[in-house]
Amino acid sequence: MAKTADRARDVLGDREHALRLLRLMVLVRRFEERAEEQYTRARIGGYCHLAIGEEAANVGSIDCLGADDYLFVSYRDHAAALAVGSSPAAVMAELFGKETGVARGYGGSMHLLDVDRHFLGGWGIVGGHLPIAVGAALALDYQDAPGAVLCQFGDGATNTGAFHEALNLAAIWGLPIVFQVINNLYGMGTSVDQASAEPELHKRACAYRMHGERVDGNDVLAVREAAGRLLARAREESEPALLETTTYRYRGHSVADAGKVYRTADEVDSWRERDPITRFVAVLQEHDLLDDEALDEMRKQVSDEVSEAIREAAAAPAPGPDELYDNVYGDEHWREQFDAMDTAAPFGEREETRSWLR
Ligand SMILES: Cc1ncc(C[n+]2csc(CCOP(=O)(O)OP(=O)(O)O)c2C)c(N)n1
Ligand SMILES: [Mg+2]
Repeated sequence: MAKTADRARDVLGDREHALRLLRLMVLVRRFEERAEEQYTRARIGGYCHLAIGEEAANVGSIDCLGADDYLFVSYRDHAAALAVGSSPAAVMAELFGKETGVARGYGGSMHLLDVDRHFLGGWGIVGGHLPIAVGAALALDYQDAPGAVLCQFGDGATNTGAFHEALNLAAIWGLPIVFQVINNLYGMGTSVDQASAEPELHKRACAYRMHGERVDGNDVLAVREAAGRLLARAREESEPALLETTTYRYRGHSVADAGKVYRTADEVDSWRERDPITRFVAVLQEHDLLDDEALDEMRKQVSDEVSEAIREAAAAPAPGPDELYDNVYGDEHWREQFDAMDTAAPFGEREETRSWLR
């Protein structure tokens, strides 16, 4: 317990670090609010899952990653990209499907990545990235390389077969990986209580004789302390762990869900009272690390940075049609296959696509 408090104080003893953490959470919040707005302006196509309310769970653990570590996350991935240091302009450009995006505009909102920063995605299949993250941990172990893997996923993912396979292999092989379940109480419209026979998700670790624990995912220092400790153990002792961080998404599952049918307004309000940013601001103020003026200035700077990101992303070019077949494996038959596809698109895209193919 004493050690826990010490580690939390580490950050509070380093003003620059503490403010960097806060700034990141404020950036994620602002970025997501503006992404939501840009979606309604039809600048973002496909899906878009926002992490408003979950900033501490995302940012607190990613803050513990070192240069040798690797990160895998689900499709609710904007915060992860920003937390590893991808530029907001490149992340926004990816959402817009632009050439300057982190994945050249091929991936969109759910498939962000930044290989240079060891951020290996952004994955759309629920639970699908867990075995891939285990593969990365196996590679580290096999090559006797330093570092560990952090794999974040939702509560819904803990009910997939891939979750059990991944934890089992990580445990029997003793791999350097921390599985972080971001328990936001819902998988789309289904609550954890309805979906999970053991709703205290960290307890599932015992089925693999793995260490499991739960922390308040809206307390960035608690998340950071637990993730830092478990990642250190993964690196030094090659011991995997399951960390459950409880949090809440204020918005619906995706921009297509208002999030009002399966939960009450009172429930949402009760979580707003535990808002991760408001709480961290209060801690910083208590420790005389931040005053109102500095907070306003930070908010303004972040807001301007995101506006600039939007401007840059909007002005960037989209990848050209000539790139349609880049990175497609196989022989020339795919041309015929694409040609034979009827996209059933209402605005004449089919004819347009055909003209590219000629
Ligand atoms: C294998 C699979 N099944 C179903 C879906 C559809 N789906 C997308 S998100 C989602 C809910 C997942 O919830 P959770 O893991 O709690 O993550 P959250 O969205 O809350 O972050 C579902 C069922 C999918 N993408 N992949
Ligand atoms: Mg969930």
